Order: sequence, then structure tokens, then C-alpha cells
Amino acid sequence: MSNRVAVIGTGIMGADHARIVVEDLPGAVLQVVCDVSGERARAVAEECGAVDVATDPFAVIARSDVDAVLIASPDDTHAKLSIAAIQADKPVLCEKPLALTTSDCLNVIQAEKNAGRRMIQVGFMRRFDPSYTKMKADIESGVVGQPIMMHNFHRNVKAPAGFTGSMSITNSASHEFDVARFVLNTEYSTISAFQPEIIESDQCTAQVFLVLETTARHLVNVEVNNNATYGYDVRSELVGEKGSVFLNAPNHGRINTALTAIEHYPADWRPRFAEAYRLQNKSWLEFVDTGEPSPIAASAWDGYCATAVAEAGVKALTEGRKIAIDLVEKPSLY
Ligand code: ISE
Repeated sequence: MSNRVAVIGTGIMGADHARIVVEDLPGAVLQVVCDVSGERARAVAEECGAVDVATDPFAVIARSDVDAVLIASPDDTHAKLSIAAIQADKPVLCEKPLALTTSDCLNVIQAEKNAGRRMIQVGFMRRFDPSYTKMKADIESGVVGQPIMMHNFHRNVKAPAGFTGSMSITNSASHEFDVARFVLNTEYSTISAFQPEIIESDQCTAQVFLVLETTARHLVNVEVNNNATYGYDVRSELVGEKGSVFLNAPNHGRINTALTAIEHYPADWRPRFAEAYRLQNKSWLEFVDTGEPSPIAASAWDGYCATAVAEAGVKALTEGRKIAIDLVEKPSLY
């Protein structure tokens, strides 16, 4: 039987997920597209050929013709909707972050513990990106020796209106928090946060520079520049004791002309991570089918860890000091 999927939220990612369900997930049916704006829901549903549209996410989760729920609504709705889906016994793919606060993440974890099984996959899609997969494999094969440092760059063309320095940490850098922890297979012990004050910038245009120490004593830095202007650009270099591994972004062509080589950047993350999204969503559908969570995918526990780092990061930025990252004990479910 096909799995009938509801997509909740039709912003940039919700619309993209609806398209992926239809185009790339042969075992899935796009049953409902839901958004508080009925007009937006209808537009996406029509474009993708969804069976139905709706505006009330809780009613959608309760529907008997919905088997699984993909949550891509605003960040502050993720925890409540995830808990409602767990209580309705429907597996969830929840866009990152799982929740804006660690206490809300722990509420989701508690709901899973009450259900007695894993039901949440968090949309940290970079874990499925072939270049990060290769970086992780290169560490594990020992080719660059023991990993020591990881440099990360995360650049968007232009921050949306109202995007703050803190959101650069909670919304953007949360990807690096998760993927560096996944690649290095460690937790973090501290985070420090800085903003360059060379050019006059408001909260929305300010860059953020983060330095993290891991419990295994690696150093990880993350530059977030959400007003880079030139393109969407994510880079990473892992430095080991015997060499280094660079992340290679897929680049489908380079123009050589007039003594110049020209490469193009995407305007946002969707083309850069298209394959990662496809692989992630396929693994989620398998999880829906079998009840077996993917060992690669981020769990609610991983979602909690990323939010704990982000919470400490925002504190580090506002208080101007290094903040320790303390996690609760990991429940046996994970
Ligand atoms: C956005 O929410 C995402 O999830 C993108 O992957 C990320 O690159 C961007 O910085 C975020 O704002």
C-alpha cells in the first residue's frame, strides 16, 4: 500500500518537500497539503497534484487518510505538531530545528518515550549529502589520520527581513552543529560566538563567527554570512594529523572564456542539497514503511543536541563569553 503523506507548511521548504514526495518517492501519495494560508496551500497542491488541501494542521494529523506527516511549518510550531503526530501514531519528518528550545525538544523526546518507539526523523539533510558522506568515510578509513579541526563556511545570498544574528545560529548554523557532530562522531563541550564590527550592520546583516570545542578536543569553527550577496556557498575542510578533506560541492560545468574560468553558485540551498533532500526523504519513507529508523538520519535526540548547542550559542553571543554545553543523559531509546 502507498503511504499517504501530509505536508504541513508551504514556505520554501514545504513546497519543495511536496514536489519531492510527488517526483521522487514512488511509494508515497501526496494526500494533503496544509498551510494557514488556504491560498498558498491550494497553489502548491495544484502545482504538485495533491489529493486535498487544508488549513488546520492538527485536524490534518488526525485524519484517517493520512499515514505520515512532513512538518515544514515555521520553526516555533515544530514541537507541538511533532507531539500531536506522535500521539496520533504517525511517523514524522520534521524540518530542522526540532524545536527552538531544549525544553520543547525534551517534550518531543518524552512523547516518543511514551509511545515506546522512535517516530521522529529531523530534517538535517546534510547527513545524506554525498560530499559529507565522503568526508565521514575518509575520516573513518584513517586516510587523513586523526581529525583535529573542522572549518565551516555557511553563506546565503541575502537574509530574509527580520532574520537576526541569533537566527543565524538557531536556523543556519544548526546545520553545521549537527553535521560536524555527525562527521566527527562526538559531542561539543563549549561554544563561543563573535560578530565582526568592521562595517556598520544591523542585526539582519551581521555575520556570526562561532568556535566550538568538542568533548574529544577537536576545534570546529563556523562562519555564517547570510548576506554574502554572491551566491549560496557552503564549504568545509576537515584537517587531520596526516592531511585534510575538502567538501566538494556538485558543480555541473565551468565556463572557460577570455582567460577566465566562470563557475556559477546557486541562489539558495535547494539546488546545492537536492540530492541530500532526495536521499533523506527516501530514507524517511523506508522508516515509515518498516518502523526501522535510518542509522544516518537525525533522531529527536540529535534534534535536541543541535538545539542545545544553538541555545548555548545564542547565550554566548548575547553575553559575550564562552558557554559550556551540557546535555541531559541520553535516553536508551536512542
Ligand atoms: C535555511 O533555513 C536552511 O535550512 C538552509 O539549509 C540554510 O542553508 C539556511 O541558512 C537556513 O536559513
